[in-house]
Amino acid sequence: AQEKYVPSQENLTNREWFRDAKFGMFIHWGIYSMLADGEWVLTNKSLNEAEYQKLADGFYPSKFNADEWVRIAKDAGMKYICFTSRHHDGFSMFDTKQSDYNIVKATPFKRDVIKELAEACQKHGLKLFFYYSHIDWHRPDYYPWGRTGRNTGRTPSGTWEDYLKFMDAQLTELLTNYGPIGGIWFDGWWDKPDADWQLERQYTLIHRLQPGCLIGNNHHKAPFEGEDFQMFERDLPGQNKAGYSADAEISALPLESCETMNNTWGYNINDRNFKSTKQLIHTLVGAAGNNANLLLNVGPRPGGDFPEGSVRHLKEIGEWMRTYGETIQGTRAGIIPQQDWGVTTQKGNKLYIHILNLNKTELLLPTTDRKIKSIVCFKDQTPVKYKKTKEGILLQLNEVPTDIDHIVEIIWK
Ligand code: JFZ
Repeated sequence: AQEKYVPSQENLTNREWFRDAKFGMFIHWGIYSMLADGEWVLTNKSLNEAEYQKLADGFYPSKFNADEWVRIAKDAGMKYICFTSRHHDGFSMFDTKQSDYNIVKATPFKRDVIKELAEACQKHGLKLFFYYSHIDWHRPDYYPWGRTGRNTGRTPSGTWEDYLKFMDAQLTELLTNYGPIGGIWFDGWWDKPDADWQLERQYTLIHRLQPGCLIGNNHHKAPFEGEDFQMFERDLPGQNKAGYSADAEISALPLESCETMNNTWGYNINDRNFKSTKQLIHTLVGAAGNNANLLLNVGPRPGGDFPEGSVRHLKEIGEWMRTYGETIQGTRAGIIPQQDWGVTTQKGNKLYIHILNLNKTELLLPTTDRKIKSIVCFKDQTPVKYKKTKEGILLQLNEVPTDIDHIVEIIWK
């Protein structure tokens, strides 16, 4: 019988830390980055897997500097980093004893980038999360093959139990050798929804090794037993624009949306289709107003540095965060749900009205709940004119807002 998961006190504390954090960096980096065509290139281009492995021979990211990565994330206002410890291609980006197909054994670079990243995160006060793929397009015991990765010329051998043991052993390494880990970000369950994943066993192992470690799984369903946060890929909770999350009713767990700055997760040299800084900030603010974090992706180049476009956007977001971050971080969704003009967040006795999209000076806030102490423009703390009506609070702005996010601050009595 399935035992009910009872999160530890530390886990509950970390969940609140996570809710406060609001903004993290997703990093997709692996030997696929060398082909500069996204992290799915092996199967998207029907490459031969045995040939693909040879990429490792040439992987020498001389510009890799964990400190620099973490500094860029921190300057952008991000509080955590989620790094691809092993993606669907099955290549481990850390020093693992479970397979030689890893960055230390199989590349001339020989460095454990996760060790370096863990140390840099520790030093700069960011938490480190691991993306960990359930899918494996490399191992012969990931069999029967799932929906993906069938066209790479592999021959099956071994048993499904071998594969489960392999993952358990790797997760044990990841949760033993790199200090406290913020969370494990699983992905790929959806490749074989009917397989015997034994997630309970996997989750129990993780919580035994690090009770505070937050488990999330990108399965696009309502959370499974044992999970600590719920993620929404390329969508804000409740939206289903990307078409992945139809069955993902919003749970009471901490929520996280993830998004790319351009279109692809792994480095893609032809993808310069970057969203504007304004759009990215709107996504972050929209997430906060919907009680979710934003995990914003960077796909480092094969040499180990971030694409210039990503760096520029992160810098601009960071500048914005230095002024407005306090209306996002440490907040929860405001009492007024998402409106066509924007969202609200709240902290203590303050309600932040994030006006993202308004072409007039009047704005009715549909709330009559509480007594108002004052209403000011967040930026310069000047008073905002308002009237109380039967329907709510009618704001009278001096001008049509042109800021990326025009924030009005209401202080309740
Ligand atoms: C997954 C990965 O496949 C992708 O490479 C990236 O890491 C992203 C963050 O997560 O993306 C998915 C997951 C599920 C589906 C599509 C893409 N799906 O169910 O169609």
